[in-house]
Amino acid sequence: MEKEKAEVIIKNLREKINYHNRQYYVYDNPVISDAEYDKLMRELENLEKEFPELVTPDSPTQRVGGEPLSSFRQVTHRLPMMSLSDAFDEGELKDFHRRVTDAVGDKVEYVAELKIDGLAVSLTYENGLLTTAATRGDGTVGEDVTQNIKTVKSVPLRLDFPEDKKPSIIEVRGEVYLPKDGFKKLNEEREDMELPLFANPRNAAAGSLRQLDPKITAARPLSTFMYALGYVEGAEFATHYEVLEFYKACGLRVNPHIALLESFDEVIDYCMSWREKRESLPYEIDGIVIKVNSLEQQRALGATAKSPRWAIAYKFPAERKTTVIENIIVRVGRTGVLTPTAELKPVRLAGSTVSRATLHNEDYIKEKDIRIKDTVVVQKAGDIIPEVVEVVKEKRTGEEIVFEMPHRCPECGAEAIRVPGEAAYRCTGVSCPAQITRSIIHFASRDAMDIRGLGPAIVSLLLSEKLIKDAADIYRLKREDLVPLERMGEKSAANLLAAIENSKSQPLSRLIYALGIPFIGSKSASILADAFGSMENLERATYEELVAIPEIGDKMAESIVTFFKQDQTKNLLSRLKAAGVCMEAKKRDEGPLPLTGITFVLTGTLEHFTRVQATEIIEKLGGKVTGSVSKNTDYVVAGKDPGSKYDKAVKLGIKIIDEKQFMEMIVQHGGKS
Ligand code: 1X8
Repeated sequence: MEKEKAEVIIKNLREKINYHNRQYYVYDNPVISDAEYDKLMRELENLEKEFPELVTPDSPTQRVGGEPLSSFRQVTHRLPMMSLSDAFDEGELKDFHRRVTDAVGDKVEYVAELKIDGLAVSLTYENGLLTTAATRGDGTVGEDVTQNIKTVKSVPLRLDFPEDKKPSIIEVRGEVYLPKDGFKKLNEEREDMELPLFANPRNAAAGSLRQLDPKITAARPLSTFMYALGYVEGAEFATHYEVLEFYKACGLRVNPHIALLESFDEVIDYCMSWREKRESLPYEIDGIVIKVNSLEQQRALGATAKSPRWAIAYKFPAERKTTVIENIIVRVGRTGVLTPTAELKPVRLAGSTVSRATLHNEDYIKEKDIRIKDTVVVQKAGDIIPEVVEVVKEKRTGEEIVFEMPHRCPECGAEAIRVPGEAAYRCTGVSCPAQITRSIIHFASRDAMDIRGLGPAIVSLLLSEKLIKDAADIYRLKREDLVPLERMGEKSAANLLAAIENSKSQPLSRLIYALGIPFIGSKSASILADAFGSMENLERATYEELVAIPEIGDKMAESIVTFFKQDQTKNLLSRLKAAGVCMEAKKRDEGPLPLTGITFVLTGTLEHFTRVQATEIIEKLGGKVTGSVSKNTDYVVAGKDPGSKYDKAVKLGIKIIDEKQFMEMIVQHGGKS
């Protein structure tokens, strides 16, 4: 094909694709099928491959994102991105209105908008072309997430300016968010992969956008609503509402529930009506934003150091519902802790159906006087775990039953005792089935002995088939035991046996952690392994020797001593040893190791290692891992969804490396790849 002809077809294809993209992602109004859309995209891709000189930065093919970054570049906002002051009730809303009218007179129009629970971003368009996208950051400096934003389909790569208004530079601000169903799906996937769950859609959106690899962002169903104007050159606006109309005309996604209101009573009605209606939205909102419409009045009102005086956020009260406690049951955790749990008449709460709520412990129940059959108020704390907040005492009929913590374990019937100084009851049963199941699952888990394929379902099956009774029995499993099991075949049996065999040479620290000693997490297990060098030494350690280690407190020391005194522990350990499980710390070579003196901080989720594995590798090579970034940190290893440690490293100028660079570093030094 001739280049001139290709140019015409390419232009035509891009217009078509942009039109359909906008119909689908901006107006929620698809016109053609996915297959037809894909066909147009493929045609364009092929032509661009043939004529690479015709590729432009705003071509729809340019959304895929390039190579992963090693860190985000910082962007200083041309105008600061301010936060809003809050109003928590009608009175505080009226105070806001009074302050406004005192300053600019009674003739005030307001625009009321939904406050989207997402992540604020700023998009800079120069001569219509998207050039930079930045997160809010601390309001002054944000992170350059241009590559990632380009993968969000509702963000136009080029603005479609109306004839009469073509700003040379415009900074469009708004929210990137994850719809409720996308959030739910993402968390379900993470649960399957045993990754930590996102507490709310906001965190999930932030985690999805702040990805060094734009391909990960591209795979998340992020969307946008644009709602504010930042820096602008070459265009003038009189009102905020006009800005929003302009945004719509340009092809930006603007929330449909925006209202231009002439009286403050209408503003209050708008706020109150959304308290109920928010449930029906396909995305989370956490309040209402109210803005003075006239930009001239906005300028006259100005801002405080933190927030504009012409806007306020009305925050919804944390969602609460009343329901009835049908029963109180007691659940037994891995370490034998008995947790009282209310079984509720199911209620819809903050987007999901809740039928259980934690009652924490005996003291909590006593303090709030919570009884079976009580009508109670429940709320989602931190938006994920429901809890019973209070009892509606007026609804009592006299039929309520006072709950007593059982003095026997509901799973095995052994005595449950309340440890002095603790709120929890613990089962003392050495062969409590609930504890055994959970303790074997823990033993095999990723940060413990890391036996792939030995998850909760298989453990329960092996127990019920009486093939194992405790963790040591795992090492006696044979091919003939496994193959006949449901959903197990030759291949998975062989894989499982290989994983079991490999686990025998796990480091001592993992074995200590895998034992599930109350209060001993993977970090303290590692400290114990270093301090004692072998299981035998640890078994013999006295309380005094243990508390002499700075990181080991007296609760931990007591727990360790008690644990190793039990016959059941002694029996388990001797059988693990007989099976060939490594009970010694690996001897260190003489002379400095390659990473001696180098301090690392880990943040975010790594793809190829758990945090414990990465720590082990670093320590094996002589390096140190600490929990927080300081000027003594040499490297921050940033995985997916890095947290505040990342920001701190940027601020302190600490070298940030990604997982790939980390792997190169350790491979070079002979560590695990
Ligand atoms: C934050 C938000 C604003 C709006 C919606 N959602 C938010 N999270 C809006 O104006 N419609 S404004 C805002 C801010 O200024 N910090």
